[in-house]
Amino acid sequence: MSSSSSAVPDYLGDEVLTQETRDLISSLPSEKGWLVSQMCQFQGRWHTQALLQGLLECQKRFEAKDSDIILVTNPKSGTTWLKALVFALINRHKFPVSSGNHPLLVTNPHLLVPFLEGVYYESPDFDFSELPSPRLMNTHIPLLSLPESVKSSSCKIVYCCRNPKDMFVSLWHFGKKLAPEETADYPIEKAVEAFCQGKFIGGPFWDHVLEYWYASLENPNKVLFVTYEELKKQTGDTIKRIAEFLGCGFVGEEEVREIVKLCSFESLSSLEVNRKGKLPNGMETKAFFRKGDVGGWGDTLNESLAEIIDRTIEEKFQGSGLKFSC
Ligand code: PAP
Repeated sequence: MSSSSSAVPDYLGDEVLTQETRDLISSLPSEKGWLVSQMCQFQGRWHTQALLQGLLECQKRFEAKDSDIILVTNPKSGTTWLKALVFALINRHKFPVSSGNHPLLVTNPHLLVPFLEGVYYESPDFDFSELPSPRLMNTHIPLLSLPESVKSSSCKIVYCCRNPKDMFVSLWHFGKKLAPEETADYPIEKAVEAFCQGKFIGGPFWDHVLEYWYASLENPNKVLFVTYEELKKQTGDTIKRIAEFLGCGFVGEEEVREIVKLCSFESLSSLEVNRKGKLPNGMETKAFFRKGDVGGWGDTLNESLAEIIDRTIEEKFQGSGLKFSC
C-alpha cells in the first residue's frame, strides 16, 4: 500500500523496511491483510510490516525506567482518549486544566504521547531519554513481545480494552477514511473472518487482551486493566483508579471534573487541532474522532456478522472472568 497517494500513515505501509526486517519477514508466515498489503506473524502475533520493524527496534533499543508509564491498547480501543486523560492527570500541576492554556487545547494527544513502535519505525534513533519524567508512552505491542526492560523494571502499564465489535467497526471506518481506494472493494465479511481468525494488528485480539488481563490479576501493581466502556460510564472514578495506581497523589474532585471535561469526545473532537490538524506522518487528526460511543456497532455489522464475532469471543474468553456487555 502506498502512503504517497493517500493519508495512510507510513507505519501501515512497507516503504522503509531495512534489509534485516525484509530477511526476517521472508521467513515468517505472512498474508495479505485487510487495510495493509501484507501482515506477518512474529512471536505468534500478526503485525503490519512497518510496525514489526518498529517493534524490533523497540525490543533492541528501548530501556524502560522505573518511573515510566506505558499505555497499552489494541488499535481503536481508546488510545487517543487514554493518552489525553493520563497526560492531563500526571501533568495537572505543571499544566492546570483551569488555566485555559492547556497543551491538549492546541496539540493532538498523539503528539504529546509518543507511540513506541511508530516512532521507532519512523525515527529509529529517536532519543526517548530526552522525554520529561515520568515518561508517558503508548504501544500496541503484545505483552510477550514487550522489550525485556519493560517487564523487568517497575514501570507501570495501563491497559485499555474495548468491546470487540465496536473496536472492529472503528477500525473498519478508520481504514475506509484513510485508504478509500484500497478498502473500497474489501468485503466486510472477509474482514470479520480475518478478525475471527486472529489476523488483526497485534492479534489475535483475545491473546492480546487476555495476556494483559491475567498480568493485571497476577501483578496488580504493575498492570492496571481498564475498559473503554467503564471509562465512558464512570470517567471520573476510572481516572481516580488510574491516579491511585500511578501513585499520583491526591486528585481533587474539581480537578477530576476538569480533566473529564477537557478530554471528553465532545471537547477534543471540536478543537481546531483535532478537526484540521495533521500528524507529522501526514495523517489527519480528525481520523481519530468518529462517534466515540459504546455499542454503536449495529450501524455497520448486521446480525449474522455480529453473531460470528460474539461466538468467537465467547469461546476465546470462556473461563477468563472477562465479559463484554455489548
Ligand atoms: P488508535 O488506536 O489508532 O490510536 P483510538 O484512539 O484507540 O485509535 O480509537 C479511536 C476511537 O476512539 C474512535 O472510536 P469510534 O470509531 O467508535 O468513534 C474515536 O471516536 C474514539 N475516541 C477518540 N477520542 C475519544 C474520546 N475523547 N472519548 C471517547 N472516545 C474517543
